[in-house]
Amino acid sequence: MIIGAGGHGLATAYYLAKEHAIRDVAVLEKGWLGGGNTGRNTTIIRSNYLWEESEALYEHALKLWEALSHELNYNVMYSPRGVLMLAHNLHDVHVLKRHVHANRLAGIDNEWLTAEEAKAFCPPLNISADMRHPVLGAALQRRGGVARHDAVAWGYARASDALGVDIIENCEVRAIRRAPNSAVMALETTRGVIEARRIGVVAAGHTSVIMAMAGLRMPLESFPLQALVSEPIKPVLPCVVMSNTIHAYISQSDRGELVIGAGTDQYVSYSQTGALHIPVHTLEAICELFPAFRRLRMLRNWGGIVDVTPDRSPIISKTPVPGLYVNCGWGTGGFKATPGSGHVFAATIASDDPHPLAAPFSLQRFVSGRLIDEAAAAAVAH
Ligand code: FAD
Ligand code: PYC
Repeated sequence: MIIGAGGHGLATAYYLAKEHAIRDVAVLEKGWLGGGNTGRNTTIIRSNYLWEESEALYEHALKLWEALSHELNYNVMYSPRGVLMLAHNLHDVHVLKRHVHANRLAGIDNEWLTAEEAKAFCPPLNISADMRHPVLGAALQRRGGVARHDAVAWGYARASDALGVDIIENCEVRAIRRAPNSAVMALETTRGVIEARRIGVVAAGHTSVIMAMAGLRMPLESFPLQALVSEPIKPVLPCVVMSNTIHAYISQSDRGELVIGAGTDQYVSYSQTGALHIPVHTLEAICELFPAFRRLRMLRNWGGIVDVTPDRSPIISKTPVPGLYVNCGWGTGGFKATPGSGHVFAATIASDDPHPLAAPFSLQRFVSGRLIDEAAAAAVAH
């Protein structure tokens, strides 16, 4: 049983069926396919993380993205148009250059651009010296880009379904039953009791609630994270641009809308709207970076609930409860990991042994203290 039909849960089901021949899999979803963070995110894909464990995991995912439309026979519209991460002060310059060097040592593409080179790559970018936060340079990962978020959910769903996986929507998990030896035994859902010998929890934002049903307390906090889109316009923005310092990131969808994301709210919450001042600050920053966009109207905004660990790295892990596995804590940055996350989580569940790329991300690190402190890599305040 997989709890949660977001991209990660569906990808897990797909690789269980495809690579491990485990086909008696069901994915239980309290709402609809991809209605959680998968269908709410700004779809930025990159692997330019700092630490070796993260580089390996996110690069594994990026390589899977490159062949995903072919693998699923479904166009997920992966578009490696380049991700430009802006530096606005000396600290940013040092941090981003450190990432460039670390990535290149690991064989991952990343390069440093001067402000003028960044503007040549992204012509609408304002690099004038009198900005509140002038652009001093940028790190560019050319293989980074975007994909169509709901196509990823639909692609994995269709391909899993073809392999015999059951996907059950409008089915909320309310309780986990355990056997006298403490192993998982069944799930109580809004559609009845379902027996389950192995359960994978992949329910971003709500993981703590579900794990509490098995008596486990998770090192997670849940926050709203917001995004918005403009009215559609002709193609103007050739790449993805991100700025951690001013909490803004932007790309243009194939429909022409500018897709803009903000930082998380400052308080924990399960609200799927979020505080209004957060996107307002983001739009102020975007208008400074791209003065021409000041004239655009915004069409819609929304929020998703992300769960965040103390070290800002995900958890892909066995748990102290036999038969219970968890995949969570992707915070603001799990969309890019979707194929890699599903791939290594499926292997972990199938063999009851952590996949080598997942092993450093186990729950055990919060006991041993061997944290993977990736705060600098998530180019969004959280
Ligand atoms: P989800 O897609 O949230 O799926 C979890 C599912 O579990 C949901 O469908 C939910 O309904 C279901 N569920 C919960 N409780 C239960 C229950 N009791 N019973 C049954 N089902 C249940 N990441 C990036 O890499 N790049 C980005 O640009 C980016 N931008 C973002 C922008 C925003 C505004 C947000 C909100 C997130 C962003 N992220 C980004 C993060 C990314 O969206 C998530 O990390 C990722 O989509 C998580 O996928 P998932 O499949 O784990 O979760
Ligand atoms: O992790 O690249 C990212 C990201 C961008 C916007 C939100 N998360």
